[in-house]
Amino acid sequence: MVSAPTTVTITGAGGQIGYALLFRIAAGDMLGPDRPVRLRLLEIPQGMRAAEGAALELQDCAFPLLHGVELSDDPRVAFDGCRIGMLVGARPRGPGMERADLLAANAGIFGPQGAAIGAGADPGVRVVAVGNPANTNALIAAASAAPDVPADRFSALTRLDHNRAVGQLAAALGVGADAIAGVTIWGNHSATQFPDVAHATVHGEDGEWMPVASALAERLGGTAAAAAWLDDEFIPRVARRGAEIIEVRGSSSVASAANATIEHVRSEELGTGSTWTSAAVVSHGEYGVPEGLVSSFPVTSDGSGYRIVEGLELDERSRARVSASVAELVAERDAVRAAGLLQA
Ligand code: NAX
Repeated sequence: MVSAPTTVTITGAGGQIGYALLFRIAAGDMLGPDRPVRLRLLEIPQGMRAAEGAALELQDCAFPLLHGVELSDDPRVAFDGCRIGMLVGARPRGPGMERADLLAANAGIFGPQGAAIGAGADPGVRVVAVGNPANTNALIAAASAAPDVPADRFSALTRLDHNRAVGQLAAALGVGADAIAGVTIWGNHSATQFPDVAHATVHGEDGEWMPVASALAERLGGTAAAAAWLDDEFIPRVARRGAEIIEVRGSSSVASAANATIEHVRSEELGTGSTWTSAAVVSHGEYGVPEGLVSSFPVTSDGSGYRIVEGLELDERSRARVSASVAELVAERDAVRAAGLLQA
């Protein structure tokens, strides 16, 4: 049965990721073939012409699931009735810009957007922050939407990091990406993130799942070689993949970022199935992450929102890596709080 259209608001819709997102959402890749969508594109005045151009092309695609495209440069208009918010537009770091200035500039974007979501979004709204610094931007938006929208409706994107980790493991083990399960990205979407394979498994040709660590040891010639590969190649490569893409491609990750954003929303809305994925969600104190921080965890969804997978064992080295990334999130939160940019 075809349902009523879902209102999806995309900020920064005139930008690169926006351009890679819009057409796939309208084609049904995100919410499936039974859910028509109504797109709301939020841009700043300078980005409006690009968004208008994308809207013209959307019309030219004649997507059966697309029930309208509206453009605005006013968050109150763009988020009115919004059911899914995708916060992509952000202020990039300019030359000589300090980290505190970057956080403040983005608080000036994500704060008002959160307030607009609190004021007018659909009661079932769910929001993902993609624009960087994504975790802290989600935190700011959630705080500004309170108390009208519960904080757990906000998340930040680490699915791209998750997919990058799966891609690296699949290549190293000579299997398809669908043969890898149980990878986790912990912490911040930054170079301090911890891509963790301690609970990851690989589906072998014999039909059995085996620990990734054992499969790597078999392939690389022993446990020590596998551990060295994980520490010296895998973790840094996943954490710095964004920079590698810029170096090779001459431009930042766009299609893979849009794909991960679509998968993030799709998994939350339609469910994760039998495995978990990674998303930055609000901590309730799980794994020692301070309550209220938006940090990446292993998560599942049955369609009613992300839940943190609890009870995984972390050894001492893994705990130290998680703590280092979480410390960075605490520092970001404290900086915006000290500047008076975080509500409550
Ligand atoms: P672009 O610079 O191409 O596009 C950003 C768009 O946002 C521009 O059109 C700009 O006019 C618009 N914008 C700026 N301020 C706005 C506001 N207040 N309201 C509405 N729109 C606004 O960047 P793009 O390559 O699309 O990347 C977008 C963001 O995604 C960046 O912050 C980037 O760092 C971040 N990324 C996050 C990733 C993640 O995994 N969390 C990975 C990919 C990407 O790097």
